[in-house]
Parts: sequence; C-alpha cells; structure tokens
Amino acid sequence: MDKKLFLQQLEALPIEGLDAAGLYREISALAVKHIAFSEKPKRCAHYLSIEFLIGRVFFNNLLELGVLREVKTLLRKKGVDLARLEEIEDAALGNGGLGRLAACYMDSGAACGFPLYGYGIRYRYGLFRQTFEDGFQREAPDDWQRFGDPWSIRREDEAQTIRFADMTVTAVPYDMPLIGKRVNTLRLYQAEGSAAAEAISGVLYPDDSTEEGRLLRIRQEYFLSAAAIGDMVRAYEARHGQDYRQFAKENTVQLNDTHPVFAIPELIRVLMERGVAYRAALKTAQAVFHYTNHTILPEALECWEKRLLQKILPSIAEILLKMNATQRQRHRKEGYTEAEIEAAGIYSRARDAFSMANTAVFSSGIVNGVAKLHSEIIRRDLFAAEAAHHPEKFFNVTNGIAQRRWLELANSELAELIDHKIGRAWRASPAALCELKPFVQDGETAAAFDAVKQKKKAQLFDYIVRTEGVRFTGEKLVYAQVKRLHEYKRQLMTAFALLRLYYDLKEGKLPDFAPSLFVFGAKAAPGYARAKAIIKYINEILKTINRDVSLGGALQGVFVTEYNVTYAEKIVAAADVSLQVSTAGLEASGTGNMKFMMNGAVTLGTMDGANIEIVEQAGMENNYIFGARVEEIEALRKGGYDPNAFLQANPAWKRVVETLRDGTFSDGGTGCFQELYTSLTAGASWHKPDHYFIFRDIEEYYQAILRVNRDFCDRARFTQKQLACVAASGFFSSDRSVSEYAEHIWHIRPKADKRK
Ligand code: 26V
Repeated sequence: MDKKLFLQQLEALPIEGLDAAGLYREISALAVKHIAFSEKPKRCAHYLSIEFLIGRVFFNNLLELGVLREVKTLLRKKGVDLARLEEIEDAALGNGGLGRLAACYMDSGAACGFPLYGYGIRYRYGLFRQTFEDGFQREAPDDWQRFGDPWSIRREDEAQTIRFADMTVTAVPYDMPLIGKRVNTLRLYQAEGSAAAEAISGVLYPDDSTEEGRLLRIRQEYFLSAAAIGDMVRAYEARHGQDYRQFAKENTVQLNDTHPVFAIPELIRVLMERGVAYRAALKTAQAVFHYTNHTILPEALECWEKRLLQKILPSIAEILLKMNATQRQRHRKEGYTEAEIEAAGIYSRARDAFSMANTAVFSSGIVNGVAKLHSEIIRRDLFAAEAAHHPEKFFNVTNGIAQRRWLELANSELAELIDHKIGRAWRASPAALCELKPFVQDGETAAAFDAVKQKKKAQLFDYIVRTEGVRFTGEKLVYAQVKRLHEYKRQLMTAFALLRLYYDLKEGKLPDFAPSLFVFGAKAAPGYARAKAIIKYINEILKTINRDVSLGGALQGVFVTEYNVTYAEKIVAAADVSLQVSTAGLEASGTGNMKFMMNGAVTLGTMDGANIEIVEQAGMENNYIFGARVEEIEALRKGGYDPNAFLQANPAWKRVVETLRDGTFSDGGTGCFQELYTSLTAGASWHKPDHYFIFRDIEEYYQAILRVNRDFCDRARFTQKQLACVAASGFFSSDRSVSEYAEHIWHIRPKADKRK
C-alpha cells in the first residue's frame, strides 16, 4: 500500500459527526481500496475450514499495514479517539480453538509470505450471543453484519452454482484480505437463492439432533467443499485447459478437521465429469489432500448416514462407496486384518454410515495431530490400523498462535517492554523471544513486567466493571479458565475447588491466602444441557462468594458474559495463572494455554495437549502440573475407578459435591444440578460415573491452586516464573506451525510480494 497517499486521503476524509460504526466503515473502506492482493504463484496451499474465528480485524489490519500508529495520531488530531471502535464487535464465525487456529494460520501465512488461501462459509449469523438470566445462559442471534462488513469484497463474477439433488444454490464469494509480506485472501462463501438455499449459510453448526438438522449440516459441508474445489479447478483450467495432470503439483489442500471432507469425493467427481478415469482422479485426490485431526472425542467424530447422502448428494454417495471398495481391496492386498479393515473403513455396514475421518485418512498424503501427545494418541488408537501399515502418513504439527494479535495487539505494553530489552527482531522472528532469558533474574525487568501486569489487570477490571457490573476490591492474583464449555475441560472441577476454597477460608483454614480472583469465560453449545448446568452452578457459587463480605475480598470471581476473541485479548494479558485442567489425553492441544503463556501467566494444568510442550519449553519449575497422566487415566478407564468411594473417604469434598443436591444452591427448579450429581455418581447414558475423572484429580488440583497462591506472595520469585514463560513462548508462534506445514506437508515456499 502507498502509506503516504492513504494517510493523505484519510486526512481529507469527512468523518466529523460519524458514530463508531460510521467511522469503522469509512476508514476500513478507504484502507481496503489501498490494498493490492498478491498474485497467486503456481503452487498454492488451500485451507478449508468450517470455522474462522477472526475476531476484530480493524486494528489487526492497520497494524499489518504498518499504519496503526499513524492513523491513531492523525485521528486524534481530528478529535477522534480510535478507542471508540471498541464497540464494534467481533465476527464470530467460529466456536472455539479450531476456528481461532484457522484464523491464526491465515495471519501467519500472510505474515510469513506463504501463498496460503482460506476457504470458509460466510454465515449470516455467527456463534450465538450470550447473556445470563438468573445465572442461566441465554442465546440470541449474532447479527455481526449490523456494523457493515467493510473488509470484505463481494465477488459476484466468481460465483458458482452448487447442485444438490433437490435444489440449486449460488455460492457467492466474499474476499477478505490477509495482510503481511503477501496479501492472501480468506474467501468466505454465502449461499444465495431460495430461502432453503440461503439457510445453508444461515448459522454455524445447526442442531444435528434431528434428520432435518443433519441434512442441513451435510449441505453446509458440501457447499463449502464444492465451492472451494470449483474455485481451484476453474483457476487451474484457465492455465492448463482440460489437462489435469498438473493439478496436484499446483494445488494442495489442508482439511481442518473432517467438516470439509466432501471436498475429496467432490474433486474426484469433478475430474471424472471432465473425462478423467476414476483411478487417476483418486490418485490426484490422494496427492492433493492432507488432514488435521482436532479431537478424539467419539461424539465429535463425524459419521453421515448413507441414506441421507443418497437423498441429497447421490453422486457423492456413489463415489464414497466406490472409494470404500477400492480401500478394502487395497487393504486386503496390503495385509490388513479383517478387524483393521473394518476399523479403517470409509463405509461401515454396521452403522450404514460413512466415517468422515476414515475417508480423510485414506485419501490424505499426511495426517497430523495438533500436539505431540495428541499425534501419538491418534496414531496409537484412533487410526491404529492405518498407522500400522502406513506410518509414513502420520505427522505432528504442534499448534501455534499469532503473536501479532496475542502479544503485539493484546498487550502492546508488554511488547514494548520486550522491545526495550531485546530489540524488535522477535516481532518477525518470535523464536528470538528466548533472548529474554538473561533478563528473567533481573530485578529491574521483573519490576517493569509487574507494572505491565498491574496495568493490564486494571484495564481488565475496568472493562469487567463496565460490562458485567461486578466490582473488585484491592490487588488480586488472577486465575483464569476461559474456553468452550465442555465436560472434558472440567470447568466443574474448578467450580468444586473454588467452593472448597470458600469453605476453607470461612473456617479460617487459609490464613495467608493471597486475595484472588477467578475469571471464567465460556459458551455452552445451545443443545448441551449439562454444559449449561455447569454455567448455572458456577454462577450460583460466584453469587454466594461475591456477596460474602466476611471474606474481606480474599476470594472473588466472575463469569464474563459473551466471551469472545476481544474478551480473550483482555483476559490473557491480565491473568497470572492459566487454568488448563482437562482430563489427560482429551485436550488435543489447546491454544489458549499458549496465549496465556506468551503474556506471562504460569500454567496450572494437567499433562495434556500442548501443556506438555509448554512445560518442556518453560520448565516444570515455572509451572504447576498436577493430576493423573494419560497412562493412569487409561488404566482407570479399564476398571478400578470408583468415584463414590472417593466421596465417602473425603468428607470435605463430599460436602462440596453435595451442594449439587442439598439445596445450598438453587437450579431454578430445573433439576439440572441433580442431573450433574447423577452423572458424577451414577453415570448417564453411555458415560460412566465421573466420566472425566474429576475426583481422581481434584485434591491435587486444590493443592496446586494453594501452591500457586503461596508462591505468589514471594512476588520477586513468582515474577521470575512468569517472565521465564514469556521467554520460552516463541515456539508457540503460529509462524512456526505454518512454516512446518509449508515445509513438510504443503511444500510451498515463502515469497514476499513487494506490491502489498
Ligand atoms: C466438537 C464437538 C461438537 C459436538 C459436541 C461435542 C464436541 C466436542 C468437541 C468438539 C471439538 C471439535 C474440534 C475442536 O474444536 N478441537 C479443538 O481444536 C483446537 C485446535 O487444534 C485444539 O487446540 C483443541 O484442543 C481442540 O479441542
């Protein structure tokens, strides 16, 4: 971009009297005009994802364009404070880590100069907006476009027709610039046509408990897949005509989990329609696709009934069946046992359904997990058959986060402190953060870091007072657990520990307890009753604790409403302790853990997901690890785990857990607390009692919380730990992750584009 010209035009822009939305639209639109998209090189990587949790783009884009500071100064001169744009809300076209990861990877792709192109869906409504009513979560539609969408460019000329057996849909792309050394695009498709057609890009993750809902999910997934493949094929044909032999040389596709897996049979279908033989088409597909698995939870592994596919996508069903036959033939030839053939099968006769994960594994060059442990687990369990016969297919790429958003933007104060100590090189090469190591022991650096933390806490508290109406007193040690609400993440275990703290404080058992604040943030899927019950329970506990003046402010808590990327930016910068307490083996990676670490929070967590690599980088001594390791959990799962025996033997915990049914807290007459209690003590549906082993880990968790609290009192030492975490966090930059994908999987090279 021509910065000078842009700033000149900005100066001339008539913005007096505009409200925040108007300012946002005018300034963004001007910036977009100045952005030149980079030319696509011969070989590109395409990242297909059902979620892109981009958050606010305004500040990020101006930062990437290198004009954020100048724009701020210029507008201040005109009497406009850019902070007013705080009220512009996030585009939440995602639900959690999977979608935020996609956004960070897009950021890194552009920043590092990789030709990496994103494909997703432009949902009319993002993830629901959350409020609390008497502690219960309420959901409202997220009309994110009410501020306009000035960073997107509608590309009518590149619209495509997507065909289902019973309807035809137009897929209209909206391109968002991804700005860095290159300007790549994130292309989000909007479904247009009849009302039924438009419903396809209506909402993220429609409820799939009914057949109608499942059909809509399938339509969404195919819509994204077919539009992306159509786009790639069209661009390819413009260069090569009908000769498809170079297709795999020029295109590589990363499947972000299984939602875009229909892209595989779709590519085969399109090639066959153009005269390529099935075998050759399959071979091309196998050279194009790669698959990232993001969870091993059985309920999240997609299987689609054959009947449903035959109804709306008969040719895709037919190709999947053909692939299934080829797969079985090959597997027999390669000596898979019958059990292995069944386990790896694309189509399962028993379920009369297609396994999207097995389809992805069979058709991909590389299959990767998202942290070392998780990659091991998928190799050993989920995809054991394929890993036994094709170990070369399996790979690990530990997740990462965009340090531009999560440090430079979220915590410019810390970023500047780092600049001051080690220079600015880390901003482009985050591995250089390790140069901070010599400063960890330095008293002056520690004091400066402390001052930054205090400032970020003050900013967060101020924001919380304004948005939640909860007031805090005095200095606080801040523990934070912010993430999707799910039983395996064990927010309920934190609730129990919090209540135990409360009881022990009231009984005078914790005389030197450093005043603490627990920050929760989470959305529960609208149909996930137990997750919603956990939110209500936490809110009830917080109400009791916050009201109790006898504590003198020693313990307080808040469940922030409408937790999203913008809230996360404030919380990660302010927290002292990052709570990452999933049952070992179940959190594929976690990325919040990395954001906290980079902002100088110690990890209080289990040996799970990327926590393991966090302590590997930053040292056990600078973090707080507790709980059963994955081997122990696996052994307990096989038998010998008795949560009721634990409760009988531990009256202090029994007292805490009994509050789920003894009337201490009200669940508004819904019975949802009793249901939680039952799930812990008797089990529910296919879950065993305490399916996520809360009672195995809770006492150790509690002791770890107290240990952090004691250590915090020795501020100099505690700050050293926090600084050591920052200094070791460079590895978790998504620049590193994306570079690993580029080198080992996509085989693309970075190339700066001068025209940006
Ligand atoms: C989805 C669903 C949907 C239906 C209800 C149950 C359920 C459970 C889990 C999921 C997760 C889908 C995949 C996902 O978001 N995985 C997350 O991916 C992150 C990025 O790799 C990773 O850091 C998180 O550990 C992982 O949970």
